[in-house]
Amino acid sequence: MKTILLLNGPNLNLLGQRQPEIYGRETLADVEALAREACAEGFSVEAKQSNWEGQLIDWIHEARGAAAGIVINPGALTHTSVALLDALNAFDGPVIEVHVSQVHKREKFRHHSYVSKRADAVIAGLGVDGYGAAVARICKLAG
Ligand code: CA2
Repeated sequence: MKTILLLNGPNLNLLGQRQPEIYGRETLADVEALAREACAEGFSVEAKQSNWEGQLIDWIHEARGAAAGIVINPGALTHTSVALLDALNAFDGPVIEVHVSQVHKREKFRHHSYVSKRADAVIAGLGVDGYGAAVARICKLAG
């Protein structure tokens, strides 16, 4: 069984609880269930969320040689974290960056992503369906 690591960053534990006009009404538990449904046979999803940059980095390190691919919504760290980019650069498999909202229609500071310098694909504005598309794509790339 190949593992896909699904990482969600800061504040995404609040999905579905506030700002539904931007992030929709689905919760993080819904996201994780949807990701598992999108998984092809022979793959499983390991879903983790943290509000701590260092914790996300540790999980990416642990995925080296262990996970077939990473789907990541880095939250606001997308726009600030070179450390997260460096960690992802040390991971060899496919990486897909997901944003629930269409970040390019929002404030200018959300238009730049450090993670996009590493990501093999970037999905923004599909709502939580973006996670399903990302997982399906990783299964194709790593299958
Ligand atoms: O659109 C996305 O998925 C983002 O990665 C979400 C981040 C934001 O900083 C990025 O620019 C775009 C914020 C996640 C905060 O999520 C909340 C959800 C509900 C209520 C409050 C925060």
